[in-house]
Amino acid sequence: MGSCSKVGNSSYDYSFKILLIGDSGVGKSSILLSFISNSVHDLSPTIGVDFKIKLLTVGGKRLKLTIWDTAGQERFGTLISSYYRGAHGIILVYDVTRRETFTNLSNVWAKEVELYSTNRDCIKILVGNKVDRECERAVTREEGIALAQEHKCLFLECSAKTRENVQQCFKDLIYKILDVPSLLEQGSAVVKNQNLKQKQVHQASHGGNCCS
Ligand SMILES: Nc1nc2c(ncn2[C@@H]2O[C@H](COP(=O)(O)OP(=O)(O)OP(=O)(O)O)[C@@H](O)[C@H]2O)c(=O)[nH]1
Ligand SMILES: [Mg+2]
Repeated sequence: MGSCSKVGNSSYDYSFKILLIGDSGVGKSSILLSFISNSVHDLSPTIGVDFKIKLLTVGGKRLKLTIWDTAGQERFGTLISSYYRGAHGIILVYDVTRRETFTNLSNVWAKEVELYSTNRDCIKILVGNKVDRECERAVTREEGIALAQEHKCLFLECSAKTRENVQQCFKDLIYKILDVPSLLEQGSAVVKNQNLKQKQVHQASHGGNCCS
């Protein structure tokens, strides 16, 4: 996986917005940290909204991922729609040792996705975290698969602690996003640049105060 920056110069081919959602304590921030920095340690509950950027190359395409992580504990009123707006991928996380985090995905989180997600083709992945605590498991793998089918999501079980399947979860999501033409178009740096150039031409031709 390569990396590069200089965002304004479009040194990436596609930019994707990815969200992590699910109840408090399921391990959203731990999954993100494990993916971004290869390190794992105990985290405090997230306050408000946080995001991390990851640049990587997949199949010769340079990708910029902006991964949003929010507190499962609090709802954030008017900010909620901007959190979901334009998301290309959504990771719905539950804790395999706490059944209510699984049922809340249908009762609360999937409904929120329906309401606020603006991309019809947005890719979703259902992720059962904390499989390292197998003896405390309260949700079977089969139940996970069934819920994923019901909500048309991809499915994986992982552990942010052992890092098992964490990379895979993002990989599966990204490959699926790269498969959908409408998402590609929205995430394309070329399209974004064209829009920007059009705007600049428009401003210049309308006597903006720019010279040369
Ligand atoms: N055993 C085990 N513990 C984990 C795993 N992932 C996270 N944890 C622990 O679970 C607790 C909650 O993890 P967080 O990543 O803060 O959970 P969160 O979903 O971000 O929680 P909020 O920010 O409150 O919404 C922490 O003590 C983590 O160390 C895992 O895969 N296995
Ligand atoms: Mg968190």
